[in-house]
Amino acid sequence: MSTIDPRLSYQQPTRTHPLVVAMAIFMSGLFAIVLVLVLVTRGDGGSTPATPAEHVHATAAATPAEANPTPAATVVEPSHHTPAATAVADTHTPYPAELPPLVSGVKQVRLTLKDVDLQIAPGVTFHAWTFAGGAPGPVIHVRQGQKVHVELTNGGAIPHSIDFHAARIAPNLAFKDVKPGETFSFDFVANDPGVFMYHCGTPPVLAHIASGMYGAIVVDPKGGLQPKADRSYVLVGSEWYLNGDGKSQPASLDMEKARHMQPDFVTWNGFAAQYKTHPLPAEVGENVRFYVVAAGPSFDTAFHVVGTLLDRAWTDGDPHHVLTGAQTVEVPAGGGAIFDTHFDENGLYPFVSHSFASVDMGQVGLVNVGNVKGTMSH
Ligand SMILES: [Cu+2]
Repeated sequence: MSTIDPRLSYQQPTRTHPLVVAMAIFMSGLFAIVLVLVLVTRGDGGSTPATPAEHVHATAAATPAEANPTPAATVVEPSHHTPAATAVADTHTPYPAELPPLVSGVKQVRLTLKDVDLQIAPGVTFHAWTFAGGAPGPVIHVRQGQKVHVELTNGGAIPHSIDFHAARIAPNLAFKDVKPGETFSFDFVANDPGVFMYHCGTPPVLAHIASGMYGAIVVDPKGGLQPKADRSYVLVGSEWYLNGDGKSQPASLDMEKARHMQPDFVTWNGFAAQYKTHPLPAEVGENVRFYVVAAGPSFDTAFHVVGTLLDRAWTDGDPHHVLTGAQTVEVPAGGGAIFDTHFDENGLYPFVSHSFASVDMGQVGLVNVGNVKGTMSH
């Protein structure tokens, strides 16, 4: 009358033993497979030769040093991380991050606005509006008190303008719309030292900045910013909002994503993770200076260099107001800051926005101290 299946009864171990062993072997194998999958996905085993571009997004959130224990199953692998896309990343010419030299006399800034299809990530093209054929626009470097002559020629399809945060000038006169085919010029004197954003100010400004119309102007204080820097790099943070994947045809701005601050890419100088594949060089003990602008249109940049501290941080204009020994300094959208750091030993040092969603979307680069081999993810 018993309803217990005799095959499962404790009195018959010799009959059930092979099943238990088989189950144990199966479960052990399953566990091993899951373990391997987790390690590979986390990328901290060091044995997976993932390419740099692949590493950026796949492992950024799960790197041990900045532990964010994202379960392997929830890591989203962006679809553009194909081998072909990686090859594009390797051959892409990075935006020059080095601060250009000063020139004497009036600084001539002649910009011809153009609509162009830009590479913004490996294998991803965006139909951009640009100040001079690229995004960011050219870095402008002047000395405090120097006159800047701005000449805009609108080679695009719709009206544009240029707004300099370094200028004290009537915006209705200087920052006015320039129609397609027209040229407009104005002068200002850069009396306030610092690093400042410039951008198109034509409504909706969100659309114009998000389409590529932004850049940086560095104004050295009289006598130069002390102490002297051994190397100076300019980094402009910004987001891209795409209405498609940008692979078979160029994507354009997705205004809804822009309004909701849901970008596809966040970059340094317009291209996702370009200084990860092409690191910025430095040497041990040098005073390395970063001029950082958060162009947005909407994201702040929480500037941080992994493996060192910021020896000095100047936010915006006042060269006498300096923060020392900082770990992370917020650069607000539309703001700028200057950072000095140094490195105590050779190696690869990531520079990021420590708002790590931005890293996952491409706002990460490397300083290669001492010309070491290899790469690293973050
Ligand atoms: Cu514009």
